[in-house]
Amino acid sequence: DSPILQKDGSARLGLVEFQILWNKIRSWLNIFRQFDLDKSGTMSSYEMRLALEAAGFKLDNKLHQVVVDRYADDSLGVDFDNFVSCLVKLETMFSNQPKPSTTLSWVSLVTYYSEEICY
Ligand SMILES: [Ca+2]
Repeated sequence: DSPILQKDGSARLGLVEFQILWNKIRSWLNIFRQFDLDKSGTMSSYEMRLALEAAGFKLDNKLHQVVVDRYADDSLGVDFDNFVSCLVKLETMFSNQPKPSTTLSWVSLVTYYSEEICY
């Protein structure tokens, strides 16, 4: 069980962790595409609710609104980068694992790879 971040703060991701991450991103991309009902490239609040439930996160109305407010851009849409950031954050919250460094390295990786897989 090796730490994701090295002492100097650089990301160190093993093959197994990368495989897990990659599989998650692919499944989240499928969910994103499936529930972007109007094919706008962003999630509306309504689409976001369906997508989050499909990803396994049941939020009450208040928390859902907080999440959408936090991750939506000015036009109230959540793009794929923010969608993944949101899911990583939710997963960290829900899984109750004290591994904040995991979130950081995931987000940087996701930002890097989403350019290749996003639309
Ligand atoms: Ca949409």
